[in-house]
Amino acid sequence: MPLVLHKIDGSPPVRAVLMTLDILGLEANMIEVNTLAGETRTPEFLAKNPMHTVPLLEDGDFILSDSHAIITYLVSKYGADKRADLYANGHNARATIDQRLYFDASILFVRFREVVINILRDGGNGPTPQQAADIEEAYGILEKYLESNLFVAHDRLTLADISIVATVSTLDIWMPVTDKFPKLLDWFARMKETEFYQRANEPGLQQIKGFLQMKIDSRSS
Ligand SMILES: N[C@@H](CCC(=O)N[C@@H](CS)C(=O)NCC(=O)O)C(=O)O
Repeated sequence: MPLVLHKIDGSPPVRAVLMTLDILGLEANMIEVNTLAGETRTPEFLAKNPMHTVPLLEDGDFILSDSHAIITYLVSKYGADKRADLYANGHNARATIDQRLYFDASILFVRFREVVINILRDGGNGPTPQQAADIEEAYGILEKYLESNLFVAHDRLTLADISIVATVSTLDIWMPVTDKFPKLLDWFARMKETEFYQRANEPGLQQIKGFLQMKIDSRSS
């Protein structure tokens, strides 16, 4: 039975799943969900995911929400032979990857979402000064992680990089990563050069960028 992914490409967590599918060479049937039109709040969708979010994965009868849970599942189930390195097997190595994934889920993505709410609901043109300071702080944490490793968890690409680059590339719309954070800037440049980023992150990133700019422009015209 083919994998089914409920998604909207502008969403950073969706793009983390798209990049993981791309790296693993996995196909999935895609179902477009217009989150802004309330399509995650229908009874059918809520029955599958009470958290009313995309990405949502269906693998036969098995249903899984949250991008971090989905990408680790995909590597554990479908990448174990070829790409186990993306989600290391050793306890400590895997725990560090998990910590970075939780950092994305609980800090980085939450700070991204606050800016989107500020633009879409509260009439802002980008982050408030406090939101900008919070994002800078998060960039500073990533800079620290990258001082001891070439990638955010280890000296090689892992799922942590995939998850975090989906969010950082979206935050970069309003808070460009600059040489104030040299390690982060270098890592981001290396991530942008990868084929999986260009195929599976860039198109959705351009969509959300265009969409949010249109919202801002429509208010000032
Ligand atoms: N922690 C979740 C966050 C998912 C999330 O918040 N998705 C947003 C789009 S970026 C969504 O589906 N929002 C629609 C809603 O909450 O109704 C993940 O990593 O999958």
